Amino acid sequence: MYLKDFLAQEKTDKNLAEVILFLSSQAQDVKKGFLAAARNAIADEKTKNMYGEEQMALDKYADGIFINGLKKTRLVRSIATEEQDHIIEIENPKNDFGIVIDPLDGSSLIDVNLCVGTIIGICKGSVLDAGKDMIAAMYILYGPLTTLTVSAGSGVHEFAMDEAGEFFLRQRDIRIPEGKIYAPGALRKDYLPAHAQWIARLEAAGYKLRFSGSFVADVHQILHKGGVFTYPGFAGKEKGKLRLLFEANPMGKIITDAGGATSNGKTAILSVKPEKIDQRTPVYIGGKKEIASIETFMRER
Ligand code: AFP
Repeated sequence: MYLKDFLAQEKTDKNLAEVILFLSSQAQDVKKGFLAAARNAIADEKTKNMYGEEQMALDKYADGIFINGLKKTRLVRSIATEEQDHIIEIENPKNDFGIVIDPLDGSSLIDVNLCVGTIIGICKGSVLDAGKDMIAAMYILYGPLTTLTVSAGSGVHEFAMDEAGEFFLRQRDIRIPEGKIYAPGALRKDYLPAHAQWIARLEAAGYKLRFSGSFVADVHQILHKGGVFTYPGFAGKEKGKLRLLFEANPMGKIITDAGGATSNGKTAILSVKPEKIDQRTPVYIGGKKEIASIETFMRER
């Protein structure tokens, strides 16, 4: 069954379904950029984004695809993306949705041809709504298959792109299983004490380390195999590296809707009201058991 038919069958709100379908259709163009980059058709120039990081040409290219497409279709009122330092307001929009996008997560892995992804959250109104108020979240994973994982009110479902660029249903009602994978971001030498003790506890319990450098790919693995991903606050960067709006919230919604949980170590990330678009947060995301245990460690130490 194709995504369009699935959303209709699930009685997804018509306007929301239109936004999801439009965003998913952009994946084909993003993929064209990978090929063009490999053929050096996209300038190899590097610039800095507002976080002072290297911003690859492909980051900007993917950003443009989503922003220009949304401007043209006027399907949403406002857009915040990881590559822009301000909220983009659309003139005369057809809906009131606010969209948060990380157009190309893990882009530093492009040159070595590892999995990267697009992460999207859809808010009913403001892009600065708390994560729990998002009405839908989705991510596209560009791997051996291009897959779309979406949560829009009726569970978490996965689709795969066919030869014609259409997404067909691959797995319905995904639930995060129990599992023993851990994906630990940041340098061990910088771990804060409670985090270090919790990681040692996971290792002693036989958790296997799997960390690729692409948040979307690593969390995707956890969604299917269980365990926990973390990019904690660490010495010198107590707020961590990942962004609340563009990375933590949408992926957090998907994992939570699949029966898992997400925390900043103290409280559920989805309950945090963002104050600014470039807000960072420590991230723990995965099985309920693992998330409860880090919160216990943080409380007791
Ligand atoms: P890029 O999009 O710049 O590659 O950053 C990816 C990311 O934000 C996230 O996807 C990874 O989990 C994390 O950074 C990896 O960070 P380290 O390079 O510090 O391991």
